[in-house]
Amino acid sequence: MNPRVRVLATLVAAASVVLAVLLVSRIEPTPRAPSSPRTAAPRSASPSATTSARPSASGSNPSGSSAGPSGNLSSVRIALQSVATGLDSPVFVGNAGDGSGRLFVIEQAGRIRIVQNGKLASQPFLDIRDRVSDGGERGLLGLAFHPGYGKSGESRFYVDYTDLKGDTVIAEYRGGASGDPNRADPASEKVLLHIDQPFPNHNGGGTLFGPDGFLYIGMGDGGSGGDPMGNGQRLDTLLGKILRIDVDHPSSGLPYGVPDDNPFTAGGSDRAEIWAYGLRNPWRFSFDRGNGDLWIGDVGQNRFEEVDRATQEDGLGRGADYGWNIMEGAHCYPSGNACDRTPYVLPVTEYDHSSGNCAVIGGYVYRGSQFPALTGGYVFGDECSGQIRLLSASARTGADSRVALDSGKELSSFGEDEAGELYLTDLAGGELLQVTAR
Ligand SMILES: [Ca+2]
Repeated sequence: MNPRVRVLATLVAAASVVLAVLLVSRIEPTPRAPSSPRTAAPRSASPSATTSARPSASGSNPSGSSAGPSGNLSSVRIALQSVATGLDSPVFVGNAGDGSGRLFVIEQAGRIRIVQNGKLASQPFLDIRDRVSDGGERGLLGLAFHPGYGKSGESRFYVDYTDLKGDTVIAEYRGGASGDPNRADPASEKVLLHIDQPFPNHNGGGTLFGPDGFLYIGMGDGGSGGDPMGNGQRLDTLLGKILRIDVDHPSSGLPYGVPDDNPFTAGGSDRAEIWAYGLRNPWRFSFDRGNGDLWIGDVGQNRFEEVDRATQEDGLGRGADYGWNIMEGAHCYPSGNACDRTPYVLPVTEYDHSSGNCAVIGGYVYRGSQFPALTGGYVFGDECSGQIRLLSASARTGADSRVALDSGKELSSFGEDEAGELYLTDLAGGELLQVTAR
C-alpha cells in the first residue's frame, strides 16, 4: 500500500471509530436480548399502597396549587428557546432552591456548570472528572440540592455518578467552597452509597428530594438486556428500584438513615432503602411541585416506553411493583408471553418504538407562570426521536400522550428552575433550552 493510500485508509478507519463511538454513546443503547430466566416470583401485593408519605416539609414543593389541567393542553404548542450552548454532553438541569436564580447543568464527564441570567459561567461549580467513568450510560448522572440549601448555613448537595470501576456512587458534597457560592469543594465528598453494577448500561441516575424531605434515587436493573439477573423483581438488591433515604438522620452505622415508613424494613434479606420496584431504568423522575405526585420515566426494552405516576392517594408509590421484567409497559414480557397483570402498577401512559423512539426521558408537570396554557401538563420526551410529548397531569392509567413538538434534539433530561419554568438538555448539541408554549 503506498503511503498516501495508507494515510487515507487510516483516516477512514479513524472516522469509522469516531462514528461508531457516536452511535453507541446514546444513553439507552440496549441491544435486543434473549428472554431471561426469572429468579424471583413477583410479589402478589404491595405491603401497603395507602400510607401517605409525610406532609411537605421542604422548600422543594412550595406551590400547593391545584393539579387540574387548564383545558388548553389539547391544543397548546410547545417551542424551544436556546438558553446556553457550549456544554459538553449535558445530562441534567436543576436548581438549588436558594433564591439565587441559578441553573445547574450536569456535564456527563463529571462537571456541574452554572447558568445564570442566560450566561454559562466558565468556572464549573464542581469538577470530579478524576473519579467519574464516562461514556454510554455512565458518567455524572444526577444532582439534588438539600431542601434547605443556602439557608441556615446548609451547603450539602448530592450527586449520582459512575465511579472508575463502573459502579454507582451516591455522594454528598458541600457548596460555597472558600466563601464562593459558585464553587463546590471536590474534597468535601462523603460517599453515602456504593452500588455494584454488573453491566455498563442501565445505571439509572435520577436523584431528587421528595416533598417529604427524603432523597429519592433511581436505580436501573443492572443492565445487559431483559434483566438477566431478575433484579427488578428482587427485593434483596438496590438495582431496578426507586430508593428513599434520610440524609439528615444517619443510623445503624450508615452515613444515612432509612425512613420509618419505607415499605420493606421488617428485616430479612429485603433492602430497607427500597421505595418502589419492578423498574428497568428510571433514568429521570420528578415530583409535581403542585401536589407532590411522583412521575417516573422508565426506559423500555425494545417495544414500549412508559411513564408511571404515583399520587398521594397511591401512597406516592410506596412499595409499588411497576412490573419489570414481567411486563414492558402495559404488555407481558417477553412479547408473546402470557402473564397476570394484576400485581403490577400499570403505566399512566406508554408509547412504542415507531417514529425513531428509543428511550423515554421522564419530564415534569408544568407549574410555572410564563405559559399558562401549559399549566397541569406533564412534559416529557424521547431521546432518539426528539419528540416532546404532553399528557394531562390528571390523566387516567393507560392514557395517550400527544406529540407537541418534533424538536430534532437528542433529549437527555428535563428540569425546572426555582419558579417552575421548564428546561431541557440536548446531549449531542451541548445545549440548554427553555420549554415555551403558546
Ligand atoms: Ca412497568
